Amino acid sequence: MHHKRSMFALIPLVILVAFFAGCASKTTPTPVPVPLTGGNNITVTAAGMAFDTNSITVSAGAHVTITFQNKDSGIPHNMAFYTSAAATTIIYQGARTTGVSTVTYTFDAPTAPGTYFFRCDVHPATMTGDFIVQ
Ligand SMILES: [Cu+2]
Repeated sequence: MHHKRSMFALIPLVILVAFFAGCASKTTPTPVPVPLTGGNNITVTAAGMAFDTNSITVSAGAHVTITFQNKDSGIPHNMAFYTSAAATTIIYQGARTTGVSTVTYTFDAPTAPGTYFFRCDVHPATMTGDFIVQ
């Protein structure tokens, strides 16, 4: 029993040594720019009657997952995506959710790159942004 336990205790040390040995033998990789929006998996927060971002960028045709956090207690918000600020043609319309709550929206981004539009349908005058597909 004692022998077995000490072997398990060695495992993290072995992993650490292997990790540092691997680092030492590699050249420094070129840093990859990290999208501000977190790629195609995004978290957006609504708080104080405002989104925490006015620009969301995803890849053309990507399967987009948005974790939408509504921190405004008792107030409904949503995220809805349109082809333009006229908000006549829907790309995806997320269900309204009353805070405090968190919902997940999933949809496919347009395949054509461009600058589209998103808003909260409940507060379309103030909660808006660019939906950039690239
Ligand atoms: Cu709203």
